[in-house]
Amino acid sequence: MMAAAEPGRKLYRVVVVSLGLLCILQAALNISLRLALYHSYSTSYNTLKRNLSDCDNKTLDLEASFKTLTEERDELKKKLTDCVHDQQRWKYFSGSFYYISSNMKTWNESRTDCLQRWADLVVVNSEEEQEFINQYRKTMWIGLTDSEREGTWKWVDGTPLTTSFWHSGEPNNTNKSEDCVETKFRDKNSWNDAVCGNRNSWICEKKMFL
Ligand code: MMA
Ligand code: CA
Repeated sequence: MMAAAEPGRKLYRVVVVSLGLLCILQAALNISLRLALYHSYSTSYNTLKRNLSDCDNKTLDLEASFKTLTEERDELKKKLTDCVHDQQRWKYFSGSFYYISSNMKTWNESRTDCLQRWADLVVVNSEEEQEFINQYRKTMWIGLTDSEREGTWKWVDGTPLTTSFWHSGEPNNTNKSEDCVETKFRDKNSWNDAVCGNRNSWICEKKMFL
């Protein structure tokens, strides 16, 4: 009886142990799969988080460059408007363009301004040209000076003074020393010698045909 029951018990034990092992294997597999899945989830979560913060930074950068570009555009717009208005100050008369300043500078600064405009302070060669500049009824520096040699008046183009339009009593070289010429008096003979360091408006001339 006992001997006959022995192989059945043994089989039973083998089955139970196998089932137990299978169970442990199943649990181990379950845990390792969960761990692997969690690992892959957390990696992709971190990647997404990093991408998102990169994206945020890029957005901030873009916003900053957009602001800079907008400012630069507005600056250029203003420069262009100023430039256009400045260009409109040029008046044409008998083969030359004339620029009448809106601000005031010393004689030397005025000349520098004209030179920067590819022009020079006006050289008055005729009665007509004198009348043209006089019509503006504005005190302005012209391109005449005797600062090289007192009493020897010279135009900025190097030519000596021949036809002159001095106001009566001028040039008088008062106020210590007056070496630069302004068109000042409301008279055909409008010129006055004045202190070169005074601030005046000025008139540039750009000859079209040399
Ligand atoms: C100012 C000055 C002179 C000019 C006289 C004319 C007082 O000095 O402009 O250059 O000759 O006026 O009165
Ligand atoms: Ca004078």
